[in-house]
Amino acid sequence: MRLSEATLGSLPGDVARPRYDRSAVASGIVHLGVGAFQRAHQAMYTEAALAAGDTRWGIVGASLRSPSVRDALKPQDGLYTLAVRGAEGERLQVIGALRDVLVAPEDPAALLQRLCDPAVAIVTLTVTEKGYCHDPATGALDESHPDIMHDLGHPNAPRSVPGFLVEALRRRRAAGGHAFTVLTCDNLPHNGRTVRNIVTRFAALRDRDIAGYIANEVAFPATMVDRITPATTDADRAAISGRLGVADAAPVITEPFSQWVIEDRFPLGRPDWGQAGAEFVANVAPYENMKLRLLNGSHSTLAYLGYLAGYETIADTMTDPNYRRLAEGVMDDAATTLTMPAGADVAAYKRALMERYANPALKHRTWQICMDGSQKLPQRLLGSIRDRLAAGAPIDRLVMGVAGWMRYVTGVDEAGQAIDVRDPLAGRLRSIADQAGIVAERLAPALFGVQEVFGRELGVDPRFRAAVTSALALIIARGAKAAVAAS
Ligand code: CS2
Repeated sequence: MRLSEATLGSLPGDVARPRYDRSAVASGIVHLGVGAFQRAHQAMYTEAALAAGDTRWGIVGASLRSPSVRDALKPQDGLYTLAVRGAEGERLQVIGALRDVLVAPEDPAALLQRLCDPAVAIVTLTVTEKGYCHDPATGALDESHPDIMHDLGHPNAPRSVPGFLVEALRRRRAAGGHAFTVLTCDNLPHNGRTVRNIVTRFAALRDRDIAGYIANEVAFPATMVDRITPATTDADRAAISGRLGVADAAPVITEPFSQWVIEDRFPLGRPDWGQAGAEFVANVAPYENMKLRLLNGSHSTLAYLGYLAGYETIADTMTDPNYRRLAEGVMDDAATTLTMPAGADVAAYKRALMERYANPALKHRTWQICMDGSQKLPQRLLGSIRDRLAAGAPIDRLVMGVAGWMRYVTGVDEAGQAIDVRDPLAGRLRSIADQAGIVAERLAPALFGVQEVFGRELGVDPRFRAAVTSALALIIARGAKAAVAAS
């Protein structure tokens, strides 16, 4: 028996479930990138708005690559379980906000058609950093990206996010309709503005007129999103299906903490996400910087150095007092670069982060966080490092994660075993490392030349080069664990 509309009534009484009439819900949102994070975060907020009675905001999800989420959710009428795991145990909620899932590569025309539905007022995005086809160091569209070149030649069968958005907006305008709002929920710096620049630049490569229309008519609100959501495992699926009494092929595991700070700019309206605690502010940037630099910066630091030391999960790294101390140090240093509004309690934020990382019920693999480092380092660590250098402040703790990344992308671990490095630049990073060898004085300078990561000026800054090279030398000579202990 499968989780579905038909079996909802048979679930145990302590499992929360949709109490509203799902058949009365319209599809006001199209979401691109229907992975675990969106289903733990934005869909949960939207579920609360639907439960409060506003039936405009059902979600049509789309996967831009794999059919797996659609294949799992189709037989379940889009229903899935959100399992919130904390110290106090596990809470289950079946979410009904997802009405349909499309697979873009199977039928790009069907997704374009959905995006052109006049009922669609908002397009939300969780496509990860690399999904924007941009240069991570500058934030500009990568005009030589294969998907971008493809989409310029085939506007009716796009592959990329800019390709889908621009063609859909062009068609809506031609039909005399309104522009939807584009809400990115990815961990990019100044995410609204960055995505606006990428999309308008892509539009300009197609035609000036549509670029002007998008620049003038489309809202790209900024957001800060936060909820730690590890990839679901087979063991999770089995355990949750066991508790439900019916099989759920697509549950999502997450932590009790959740935060969503949103710039309130939605010309065609929006769900009342405040029902589940979303906060609406005029300026998201300080919150976004705090999150990227404190949380994601320390997360990546723990992930690279933890993976190298053989720690499987973030909670495992937190059992090592030296790793805890380094994580706190990274947060302390990053915090000096922030300018927060009155009332924001950065010290409490740091304390909460340390607790969240230590949550033993969440098996968040260091390997998962290590993915796509070339896309993540600039906003997570390099921004803080630039600001500290400008202020003449020490950067030794902040460079530990950068040096850990350099050791990691060699593709060989401390025991000589292969590392499965997932990164759009993996091939290039690997060949740089193969040429340089695992020798700090050669490896670090070779990687400083990767401008997509370090930009033009940081990689040539002698203070940065010296600090990273000596951290890397220590990691290579003594191993990550001893290097963290000595840091
Ligand atoms: C993590 C984030 O995978 C990663 O790189 O650092 O996804 C992190 O769990 C989220 O940003 C938390 O909100």
